[in-house]
Amino acid sequence: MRVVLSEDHRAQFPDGELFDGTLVRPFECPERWDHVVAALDAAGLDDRTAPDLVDLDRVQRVHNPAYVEFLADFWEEWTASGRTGDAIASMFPLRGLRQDRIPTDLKGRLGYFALAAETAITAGTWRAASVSAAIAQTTQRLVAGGEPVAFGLCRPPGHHASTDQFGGYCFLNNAAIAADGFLADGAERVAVLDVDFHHGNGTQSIFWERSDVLFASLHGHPENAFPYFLGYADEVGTGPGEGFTHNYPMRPGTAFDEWCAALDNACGQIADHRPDALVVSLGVDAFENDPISFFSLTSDDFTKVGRRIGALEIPTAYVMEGGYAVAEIGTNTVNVLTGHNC
Ligand code: OKP
Ligand code: ZN
Repeated sequence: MRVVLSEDHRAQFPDGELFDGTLVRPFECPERWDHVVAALDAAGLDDRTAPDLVDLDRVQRVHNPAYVEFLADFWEEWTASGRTGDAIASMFPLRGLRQDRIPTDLKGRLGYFALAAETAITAGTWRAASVSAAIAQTTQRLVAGGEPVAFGLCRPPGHHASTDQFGGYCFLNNAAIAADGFLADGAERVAVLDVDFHHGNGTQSIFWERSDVLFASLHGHPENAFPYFLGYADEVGTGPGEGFTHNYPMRPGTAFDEWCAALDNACGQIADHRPDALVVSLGVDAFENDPISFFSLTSDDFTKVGRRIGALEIPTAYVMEGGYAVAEIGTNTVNVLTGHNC
């Protein structure tokens, strides 16, 4: 299996994550990547490829150009204004406020494009986020070119990023960029399967009105889990997209039997869609010991997840999303990938 990766991910590592009233060491940390690489090594998955340069025209088919420009330029403006610390949003265009005006003030602009306050913009954010998107693009291109399956070790993750919002550790929506890339390369239908513990609100919103990209997500119930304000079962898409979004919210303590039944349903819907390609948002934070999640999948369960996805026999691009049990993220991720081929 081809694996696409880059050391440039290290550029994104904020000094702190706003958590329970203090700044803690970010859960989304560079060692996550090291543990995945170590597990890939141990499993003999050593067919490594560096990403091509990011294709910004394609990124802008998914993301608002003003948002991309914001991400690319913000840090320079932030430091030019005399600030030295990471940029954390604290005011957002919420209920009752105008959403049709972008402030010129830097904190106003930051809040306009932010979804949540736990995710800081740092000196290396654009570097890491754009390379992460490039990894998704290269992974997609390998699969479009005939590889039956490939893995993009994206970091930072992407599935919470919408067309013009960052948050939940995400800046550019790697999975959506890959899915759209398949369409740009001639696919008629694509599916995105999101098995990360958290709902892929960004991916859902990007494809909400479209019938060519089916989106299915298994996640912690929004009444109980981040991102809280999307991911209910009654969200099915709208207009031409109606019936092409499928949500499986599940409650705290959900174990593999129930989770796997949802996966089976989602896989049936994906098969019925007859996609030319599949993108998997591969988070492994449904793991029993994940520090910020509440499902109880075991490491062995992840092998079965890969086997079920592989049984679809659809050309598949896996892109890394979450997983914060750092010591086990590698095993769990590689178990999915090796399960896919057996
Ligand atoms: C990103 B991905 C926990 C707060 C969690 C952000 C979670 C982002 C997860 N108390 N805040 O989907 O793995
Ligand atoms: Zn997650």
